[in-house]
Amino acid sequence: MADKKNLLLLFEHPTEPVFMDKGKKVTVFDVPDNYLTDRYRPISTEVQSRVGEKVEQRVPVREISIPDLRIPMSLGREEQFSLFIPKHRRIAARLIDIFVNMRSVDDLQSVAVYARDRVNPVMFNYALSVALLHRPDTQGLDLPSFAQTFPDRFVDSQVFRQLREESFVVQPGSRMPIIIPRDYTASDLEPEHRLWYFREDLGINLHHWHWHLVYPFEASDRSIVAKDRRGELFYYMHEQIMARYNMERFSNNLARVQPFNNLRDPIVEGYFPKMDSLVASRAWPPRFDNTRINDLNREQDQINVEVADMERWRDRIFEAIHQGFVMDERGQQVPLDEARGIDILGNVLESSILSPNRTLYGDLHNFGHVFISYAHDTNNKHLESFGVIGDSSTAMRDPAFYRWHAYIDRIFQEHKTRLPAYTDTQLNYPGISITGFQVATNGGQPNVLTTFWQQSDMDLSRGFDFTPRGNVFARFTHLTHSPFTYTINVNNDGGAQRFAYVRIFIAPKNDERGQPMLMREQRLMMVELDKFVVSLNPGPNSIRRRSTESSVTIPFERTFRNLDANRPAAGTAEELEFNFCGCGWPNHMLIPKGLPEGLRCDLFVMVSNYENDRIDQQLVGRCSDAASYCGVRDRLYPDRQSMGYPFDRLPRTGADRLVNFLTPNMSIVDVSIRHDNRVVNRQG
Ligand code: CUO
Repeated sequence: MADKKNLLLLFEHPTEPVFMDKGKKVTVFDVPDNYLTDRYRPISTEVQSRVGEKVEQRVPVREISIPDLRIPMSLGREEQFSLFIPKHRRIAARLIDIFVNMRSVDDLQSVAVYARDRVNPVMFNYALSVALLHRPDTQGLDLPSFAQTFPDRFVDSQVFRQLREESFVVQPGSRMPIIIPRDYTASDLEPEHRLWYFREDLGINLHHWHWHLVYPFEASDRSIVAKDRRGELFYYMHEQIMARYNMERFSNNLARVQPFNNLRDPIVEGYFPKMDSLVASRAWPPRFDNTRINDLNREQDQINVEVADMERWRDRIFEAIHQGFVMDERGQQVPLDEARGIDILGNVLESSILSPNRTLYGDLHNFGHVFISYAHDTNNKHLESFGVIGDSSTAMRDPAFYRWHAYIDRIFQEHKTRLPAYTDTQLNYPGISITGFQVATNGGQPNVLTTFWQQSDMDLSRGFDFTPRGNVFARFTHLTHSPFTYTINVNNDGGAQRFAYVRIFIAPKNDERGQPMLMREQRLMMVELDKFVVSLNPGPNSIRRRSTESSVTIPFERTFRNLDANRPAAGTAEELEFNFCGCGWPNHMLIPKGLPEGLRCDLFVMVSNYENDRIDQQLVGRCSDAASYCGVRDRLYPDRQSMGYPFDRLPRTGADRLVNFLTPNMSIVDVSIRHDNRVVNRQG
């Protein structure tokens, strides 16, 4: 029987023929002659024996009758693949179907080996990843980091020549890491460039790719899409990206992002990605300053959509929000109520196949990505592919991503602001009060957090095709912070043990003019830092919690899936946890950069009544440590409250400032985030 682990080898060296050696332990697939492509079939014996000299492991591949691959093969090997393009996602959905429906791991291996050299390599990676995440018999596999398989989507194209040279000339043990320059996509003349370290962060882009991998918006098997509260999570995860980005802007003396609310306006912010796609062998197209989006007519992609279509979809969605219901395909009203409204709206707006009516409400968010990504070549006159905002692994690099998502979030907020405010009773936890709250780094001043730069190395060898084997490292610079610990003192007057959810958020105190923010503004910048369950004994309790335990982040090692280092021991519960969990905000970006003189923030904590929040389910062995942004696989979202609670709605009357919003089970403290402009090497 096939070992499911070998399936992971199919991700390596994505454009090399499948029979070439793979893996740290040199492995080859014994590919049936009939499975080879025409180019290699006549010379298969010779090529396979040449590769075979240093082989340590051979994987037999059984010849089976292969399902019809004509649809998956209809996307060219060298085309750019994007999930935002309906034609591409239909093609990918077909391949996912094939992979998911193979009867056994053996058969899956056969069809995957056959398909690998025939379908688009990025689509192959995507479809096989989705299948491995969703098939019951392929659980517990470590998908290699997407950045290691397709490094060309994450780093400056100039480093690749150096990486090739290093791996060609120097023996594996003596190779030096190649430095990825920091700050390479623009000059100081472009104010938006101050945010390079956020937009171009590897971990942030990997998180976004992984999130969309875990929550695909289309598949023929509806159960792959229909996850608990997935529409709401689409809203919340992206709302949090916007809150974080705006706070990051304040750390760079920039105002909040302007939503792209008039589709006829030029997009002021240009972006030149300076990346080449290795699969397409083409540069990712740039977008010049002040480019406008225009009607799209790209026959090859089967896209014929007008800006006016987008405007119609938008108007209908606003109408639905204002009427309080959407109309489904049978003409029935589906209420946008307190409980389910945001989830439905998320599916409508994204849109996913769960949208109650795609004819009426269209495909607004996805097509925003498509329109902006093709603004440089709307009718394919220049035969150019889409820009970086057209793919979920690269979209967050582009300043226009945030303008678009600011607008999407504005539409969600139109709904949220119409819901009744939380009352005192809904917020309070009778008998429970917070008596003290502070945060500190190890040995540091209380209520001061510090950020600095760090250099880390990542092995990119799996992503290189046609080069000598062995590790080859790229060294990149990223923001990070000194780890910190919260201390929360809670008094329980109830006389019995009680349970609570501790919710921690941070937001800037002042707006871009230095004026204290009103609650209705500040709530939109509230960044969730952590959420966890505690038990409270009668009397005083002191709770300590470390920043590394955050419910929104995953550790550095898991973000980069450095599979060879810091891996939990095989067969342990920790290893099981490690597996699924590529989704999660990177811990090194937990807090914004801050300012040299300190960015003044409100740190907020709420201890809510767990009886109102709890979801009874078994989470042992589940990857749940970034649950706030990623949910928990095959489980319900582990909090009954609306995502973003208690800041997802307008505050009650009288609570115009955060300080007036507080009930006894909440507290705030002034915190300053200081940036220290030094670079530290992670390896010490
Ligand atoms: Cu994640 Cu627009 O949804 O990129």
